[in-house]
Amino acid sequence: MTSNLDAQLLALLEEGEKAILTADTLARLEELRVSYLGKKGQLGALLRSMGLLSAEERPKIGAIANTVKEALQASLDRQHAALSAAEIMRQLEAETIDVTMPGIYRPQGRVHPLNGIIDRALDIFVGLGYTVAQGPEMETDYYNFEALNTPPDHPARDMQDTFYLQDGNLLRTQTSSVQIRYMETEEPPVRIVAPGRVYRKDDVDATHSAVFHQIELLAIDEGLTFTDLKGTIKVFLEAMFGEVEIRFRASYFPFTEPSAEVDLRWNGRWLEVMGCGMVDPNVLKSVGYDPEVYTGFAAGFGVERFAMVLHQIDDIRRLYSSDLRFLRQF
Ligand code: 2NL
Repeated sequence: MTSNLDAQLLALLEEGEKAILTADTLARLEELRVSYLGKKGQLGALLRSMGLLSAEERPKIGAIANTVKEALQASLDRQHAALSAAEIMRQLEAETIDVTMPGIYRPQGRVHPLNGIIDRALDIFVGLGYTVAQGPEMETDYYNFEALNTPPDHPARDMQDTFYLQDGNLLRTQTSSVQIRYMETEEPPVRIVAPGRVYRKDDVDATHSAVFHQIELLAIDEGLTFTDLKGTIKVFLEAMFGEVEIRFRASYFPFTEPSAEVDLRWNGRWLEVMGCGMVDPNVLKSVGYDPEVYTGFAAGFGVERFAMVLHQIDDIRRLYSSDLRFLRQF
């Protein structure tokens, strides 16, 4: 039996190579590979009819089929390489970054002067071995007043001075409540600093704000004395203000005994900057510490006041106005 299989194979090769050379996408090339060399492809179909060939013809046609297959595969590989390279070039071109294009302007931010003071103060106390403690701004009467030895008839408790909420809670008037909560769950020794927002029902003017920031520190241990308090305050104020003269003036707070006000000699004048004292035994008792074993000292100061002194700001309201012309100065 004779066949024209050899002619069909050569025709397939010619047609296939033409198609492969004009394939313009990798997807189209893959279609062609499946169509010519795939399992159900055209070359396979021709080879299946080889079974009908005579014994002399079969190896000849087989050899031709092999050559056609290799030639088509080589063409596919060449075209694949060419199309891939073109694809990469296109991608490189499309994704080129123009490094000379102007950037998007983002103005440089900076730390708000109040946060600057808070950061510096906390750094100093952390350096002295204190831990930063925080707590809720909405408080119960107990944590804000009662546990702090503040009697029911004390003026701070007056509706005129404190923001009371409908449910009987209040907005904390100092961060001491944080320290009470801390002492309730921790045993001495205690060394903590409590920064945060506090609230007073004040009329707003150049030196008063209904919301301001306070930092309080508290140390409880065996054998702490007023001398430890004075040394700690001196180290702190010198770290904040530089070499300054300070003095302690007797004062009164319900939660400390004795109590003192701390003044700073600033531009030739005495300036009151902090309140402090030895923790009142009643406060220690209310958190379950034995005042016969432990003593401690505490102090508190207003962050706004520090900022105003250090940066020569004349009106507290400037600190809340978010006026960039003002804030950019610090
Ligand atoms: C001020 C004065 C002060 C305290 C705060 C305190 C806290 C506990 C126990 C005892 Cl848990 N005392 N805090 C003591 C003295 C003064 O703040 O002028 N603040 C703006």
